[in-house]
Amino acid sequence: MDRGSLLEEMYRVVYEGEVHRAAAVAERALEAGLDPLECLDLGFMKALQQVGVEFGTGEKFLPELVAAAEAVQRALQVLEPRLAALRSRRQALGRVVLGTVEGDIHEIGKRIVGSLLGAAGFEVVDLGVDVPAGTFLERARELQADILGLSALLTTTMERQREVIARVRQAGLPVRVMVGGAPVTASWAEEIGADGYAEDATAAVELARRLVGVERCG
Ligand code: B12
Repeated sequence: MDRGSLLEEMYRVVYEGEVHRAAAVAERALEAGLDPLECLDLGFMKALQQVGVEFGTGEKFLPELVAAAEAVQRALQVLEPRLAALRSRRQALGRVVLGTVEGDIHEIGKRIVGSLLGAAGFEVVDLGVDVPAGTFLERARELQADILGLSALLTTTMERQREVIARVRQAGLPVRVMVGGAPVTASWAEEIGADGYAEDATAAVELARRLVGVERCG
């Protein structure tokens, strides 16, 4: 199968919510020599994005959204080790504590950000989803995190990012806070006093490098 057909196949398994086939399609793509990031951006995520748009307009329904997200998660299980393999020979650049804020269970974007940060040489502690502000603070303190990463996908839960940042500042924790998630913007990040915002996982890696004082490489 050529690259174009494989990308179409990746799009299809997510768009159609063919959960049971997603891992096999990801494996086939890697065997054919496709780059794991390309698989995400041009295949699986492109479809998830489209399902999200159609869910927003009422053309698709929650069970279809759930199936599409599950298909992406299965594909990620195959792609992640390939991303992580890049990590082994690199020196740790810093420790990032990452999570999705309270009330929000969207995890795919955060997971990809975590994978790429790991591949870039950061030590990543992923707290999961629906993480209360207090947990972010406790874990950042006990792990002496360099960076705290807050993901929010709902306009209603973005407000939790503000709360975490306020509490981090109040506690005087020496940690840089970066925020992200589909509804988050640079101006929102500035308004809530974040140290940085990134619109996707690649930009998140550049941002994290800047926040720990490492110059851009390559
Ligand atoms: C998949 C999905 C779900 C799945 C999530 C499954 C999972 N395990 O994660 C399920 C089905 C569970 C779900 C549930 C809901 N969802 Co939903 N969901 C989506 C969808 C389609 C895709 C999200 C996603 O994974 N995108 C792919 C990733 C790669 O992109 P990303 O998350 O944006 O992450 C990238 C960047 O934002 C950035 N980034 C992300 N996090 C971070 C963190 C940091 C620190 C940094 C620097 C960068 C960064 O880098 C990432 C990688 O490039 C979006 C549509 C959309 N366009 O966002 C709707 C969407 C977010 N959902 C929506 C809604 C309404 C809901 C529900 C309320 C639906 C319902 N009626 O129950 C529930 C809420 C549940 C809850 N309490 O959280 C709305 C939100 C509307 C709004 N204004 O708030 C959206 C926009 C759909 C729509 N068009 O209406 N959802």
